[in-house]
Amino acid sequence: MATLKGPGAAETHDGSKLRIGIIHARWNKTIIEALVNGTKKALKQQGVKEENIVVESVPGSYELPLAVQRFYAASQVQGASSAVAGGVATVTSGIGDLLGGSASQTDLHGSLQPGEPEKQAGATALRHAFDAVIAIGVLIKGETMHFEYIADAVSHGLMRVQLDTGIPVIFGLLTVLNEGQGLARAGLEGGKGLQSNGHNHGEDWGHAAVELAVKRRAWADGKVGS
Ligand code: DLZ
Repeated sequence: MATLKGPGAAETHDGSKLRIGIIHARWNKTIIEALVNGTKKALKQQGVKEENIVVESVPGSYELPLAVQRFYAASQVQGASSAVAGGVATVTSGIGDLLGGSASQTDLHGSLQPGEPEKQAGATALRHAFDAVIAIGVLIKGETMHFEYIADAVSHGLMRVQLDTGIPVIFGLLTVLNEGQGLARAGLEGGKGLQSNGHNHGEDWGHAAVELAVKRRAWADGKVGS
């Protein structure tokens, strides 16, 4: 029987000009690896090139909000220096935004986000600031309150980074009651959760990243509606 749950069929978007960051925690490695692979698979299905997917890791989920913020800032620095090195004067925002992120509510392109993707001469990989960052972690409830505190802090932290930077931060945080639920949601056999249907949630996150990144670019150009 078809389920009512979930985002429905993924929209199709052209991800070929996008540069996407993935930052994942290393706790619960088996589940994390499957989720990262599922995410990358979906990104590539939407046309994102392997060389434009940049993967970084941190110890645990609690580290994700700061890491996403700094990882994105690093991509801005890289994008700005690539543009300067290539002789392209696309840097229009204040240099002070480089390390602090943009607090502007009206800078639709985001701080130092070039309007068009920039490539270094001769290089195949894009070098502009990430169009989206996907944060991936797996929190498994234990005997103490650790789970609740980390889940709450990370959820709020990631939303804050998303709104502060103006770039999509995809919420790839599984908060599960046991290992079986985590395995099931990573599409791995052996899941004993309520929905052990082999669906890998990482694929949803990859699709969400491309959709939001493409729409954000369009909105930045004042394009609303079809
Ligand atoms: C400490 C901890 C615990 C108990 N459980 C998890 C978990 O299930 N998933 C996860 O990603 N991280 C866990 N951590 C580590 C914290 O996220 C964090 O890395 C440490 O508290 C250091 O800040």
